[in-house]
Amino acid sequence: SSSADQLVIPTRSDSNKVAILTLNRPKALNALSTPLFKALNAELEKLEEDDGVRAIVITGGEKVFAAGADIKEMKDKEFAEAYTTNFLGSWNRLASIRKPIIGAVAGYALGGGCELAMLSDILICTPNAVFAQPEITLGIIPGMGGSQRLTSLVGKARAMDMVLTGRKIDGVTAERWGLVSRVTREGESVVQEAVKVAETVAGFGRVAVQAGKEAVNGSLDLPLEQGLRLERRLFQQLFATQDQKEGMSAFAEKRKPSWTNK
Ligand code: CO8
Repeated sequence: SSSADQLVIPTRSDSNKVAILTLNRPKALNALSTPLFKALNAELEKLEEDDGVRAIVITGGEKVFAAGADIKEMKDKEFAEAYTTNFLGSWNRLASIRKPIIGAVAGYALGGGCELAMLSDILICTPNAVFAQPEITLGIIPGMGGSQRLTSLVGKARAMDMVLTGRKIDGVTAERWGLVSRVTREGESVVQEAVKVAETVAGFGRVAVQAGKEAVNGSLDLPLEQGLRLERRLFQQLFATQDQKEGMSAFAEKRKPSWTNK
């Protein structure tokens, strides 16, 4: 099938280590329909199993990230159907991917789009990107982590403001608030910048990268004492890896490390 029919277009960086997944429903501003999410999950499953892939970029391209869940699909939904089909349940698959995910946002990241962006491990946007949780304007609330992840990222005051008023914030504000970690300069490609960051991560030993991701994510789920224990265990376990020996020997010998990913 031609790329025009594909809801998610998978490509690779030049090094082949970074997989790029581009949401592709431009006429609907990448509204996140159930078929789109099934396609995204299917691609993620493949990448998670692909040994050559060390990092994943998720983007909508240089114009729009995603204008939210597909409102036309949801409009006539009833409780019984939503509940029995576990509507939105499968969206959480992204949260359990072990490989690092870099989100690249240009334009709108609204509602489910903002929530999808927040599922990235590292999030980059353009200065004029637009983040909002406008669900309140539709008579609903965020349903994919918006009330929970947004609050842990930006704090209760700002999250409550966004969730109860639908307020839009731009990319510069999003960085100031801690929703994203990097903003591109005017004219830079957000996808290329995200790929650069992904290549940096992909260039390190994969065991340590996975452990770093697991440890930081632990801080969101666990009380401090258990989080510190998780960190310490992972830290200690890394001394059983070849890459720890290699990384530290390379430093002592003033040379570049050559990771074995073991
Ligand atoms: N769902 C379905 N179609 C959409 C959506 C959407 N979220 N957003 C835009 N579209 C469609 C429009 O209907 C339009 O289609 P058509 O050409 O057939 O009329 C096309 O995309 C272009 O949109 P506009 O003409 O409206 O473009 P504008 O530039 O005038 O406006 C906006 C852009 C401001 C982004 C506007 O489209 C808008 O307000 N969109 C809706 C934003 C919104 O409310 N998003 C939140 C949705 S609710 C949600 O995400 C709940 C999350 C629950 C959990 C996650 C589940 C996935």
